[in-house]
Amino acid sequence: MTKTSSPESRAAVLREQLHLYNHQYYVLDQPSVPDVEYDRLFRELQDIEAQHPELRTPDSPTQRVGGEPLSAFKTVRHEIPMLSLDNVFSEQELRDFDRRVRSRLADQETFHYACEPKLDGIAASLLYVDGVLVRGATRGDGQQGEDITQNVRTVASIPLKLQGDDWPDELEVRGEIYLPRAGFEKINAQARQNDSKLFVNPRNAAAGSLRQLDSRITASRPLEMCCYSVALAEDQQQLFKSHSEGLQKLAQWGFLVSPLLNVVDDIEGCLDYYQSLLAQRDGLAYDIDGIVFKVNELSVQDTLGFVSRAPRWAIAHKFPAQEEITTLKEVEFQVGRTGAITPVAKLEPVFVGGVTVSNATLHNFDEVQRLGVMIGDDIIIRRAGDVIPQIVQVVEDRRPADARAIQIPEHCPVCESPLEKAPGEAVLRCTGGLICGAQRREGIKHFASRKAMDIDGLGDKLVDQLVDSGLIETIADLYSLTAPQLAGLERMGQKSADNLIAALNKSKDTTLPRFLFALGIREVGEATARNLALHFVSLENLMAADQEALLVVDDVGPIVASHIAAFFAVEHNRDVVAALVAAGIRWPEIKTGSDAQLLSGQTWVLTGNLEAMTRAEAKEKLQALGAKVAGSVSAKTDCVAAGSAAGSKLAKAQSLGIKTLDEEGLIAVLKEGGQL
Ligand code: JCF
Repeated sequence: MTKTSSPESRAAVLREQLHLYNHQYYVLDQPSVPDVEYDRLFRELQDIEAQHPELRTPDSPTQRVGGEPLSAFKTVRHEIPMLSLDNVFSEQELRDFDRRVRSRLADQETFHYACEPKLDGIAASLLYVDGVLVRGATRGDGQQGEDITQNVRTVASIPLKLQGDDWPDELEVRGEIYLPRAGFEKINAQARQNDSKLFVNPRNAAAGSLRQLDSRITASRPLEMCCYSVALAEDQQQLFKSHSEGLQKLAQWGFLVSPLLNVVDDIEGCLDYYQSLLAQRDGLAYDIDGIVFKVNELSVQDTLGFVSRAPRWAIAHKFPAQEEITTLKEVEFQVGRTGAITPVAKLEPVFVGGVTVSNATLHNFDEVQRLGVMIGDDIIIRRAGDVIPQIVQVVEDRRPADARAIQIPEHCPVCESPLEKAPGEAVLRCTGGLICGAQRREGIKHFASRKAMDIDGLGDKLVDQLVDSGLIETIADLYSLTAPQLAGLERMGQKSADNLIAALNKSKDTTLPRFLFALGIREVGEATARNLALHFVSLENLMAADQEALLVVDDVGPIVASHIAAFFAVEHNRDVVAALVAAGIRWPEIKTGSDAQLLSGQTWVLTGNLEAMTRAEAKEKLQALGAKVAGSVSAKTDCVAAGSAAGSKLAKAQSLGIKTLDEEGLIAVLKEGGQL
């Protein structure tokens, strides 16, 4: 892409590209570049047109924002145009916005800013006549949208009939229809199973779902709508005097409004809100792409008015993009603890979702095929929430002539053993078992991890060092390490060496479930390890169990049973287990008889702060007594143990008449069960 051409030819190229990308995005629901790239090209064109107004054409994408309605839906004319928001990308630009607002108001005029997250979905309008939903429409180009009444009726958070009685006879409500991240993951997981096309992000999935002519498909998608404004022909201010009061009314009438709304005094409050939401962003259940700030008082909004298609009294402060474009430089193959081979994309580093990313997972070779990605391709990377960065799409029209196919390896990149693919599985695995250095190394990391043996200070980097220096080969070797050996390692002083030896010694006092989980047997997670321990009571009994005996255990099916039996059939594994026990690893006896399962079949909830132990420790002890420990209180809860500063869970238990215990009561139960 050359930027040295004349402004005229560059503008023509940009217009062509933007028309193409706009059509792909709005009409086909199939964008081929990430939003930031679109925005960059759009801004570049805007800049050229600002400097050379004679180059501005009536059909320029800068003169029309949004897409043409699809012909299959009826067209709806918005009596009151649906506005878009101007964007800012920096604190400076936000302060400029505030200055422009204040410069248009009299000095003595006071006002506030309403702050809310900007949901990344599809803008929609709902029309209610006499309190009944009669029409739903997309924003379209702001003047005309598509009639999606049948589809919006399927969205659970949209009221079909209004609550209360103080609503106007004719009410139009606007908001954002979106798909929470969990719903997006679910739909894509189904699409993967059916080998159909994946959605690139939750917003595209929401758009695709709303644009279904068959509303049964829409109904199967867990869409939500969050409302953010009332559009009325008559005098709004009869009903409420500010944006925030309007949202309160909407909530009373039965609409979902953002629980994160806040009203602040000035621009400093806006900036604080921005930072606070940015910090919460990854943990939210849905994608947000920035913050909307609005002058809260409707009378002040009226004074300010509009410029072309956007209000002067509102602005969107955009967050760093969650999708970016970059180049796939190479693909490496990582070997996991169970031998699973994961193709890992090595990228030209790019700032996305708030961090610089240079690696992304490609999951497995089915995914590589589905994406059709080649080395050298420009790709779209997405980083949102707590998930690992993903390649979501190839920008096919930018494939270089020398792009290379990704070769599926036949041998393990670490130990050279042949790879195999179990029937019906998507993953390719190294058959080397513990011959494979990578599997051993990952097994040691797992053994040391928090939910396994919890060896404080033994992180992934240190395990790599220990293995690379030849000090350990198996998990059992950990317990023969000496402080002088450790102190010789890079970035390891005497003090940290002593600390690690102490942590290793401390880890020897464990529980049988932790130990079984730590061994890293395939498909044996924490819950299965606990069930195995409670059922077999001793390690010897478990090691002696055949398939049939294993199948009796809760949650153990034929596949898990065969992995467990196969693990203990390998002599090397039995030797390692024996060496660990010889090194002094021990656990409290699991009592049989009446007190073994003191809390068997009960569901407990822990809440508040405990003094004598952490909640995780208390949970483990309750589970050892046979209780299920749940995260929330329901009618099925048997007992809530509440430490200090317990809040809504304790209150809910009390309101449901569920038994509650304070910390002292909890300790008494644990003592009775022999856990303390
Ligand atoms: O959440 C949003 N995407 C959002 C969009 C929120 C708002 O309060 C908006 C909007 C678009 C236009 N307000 C306007 C006026």
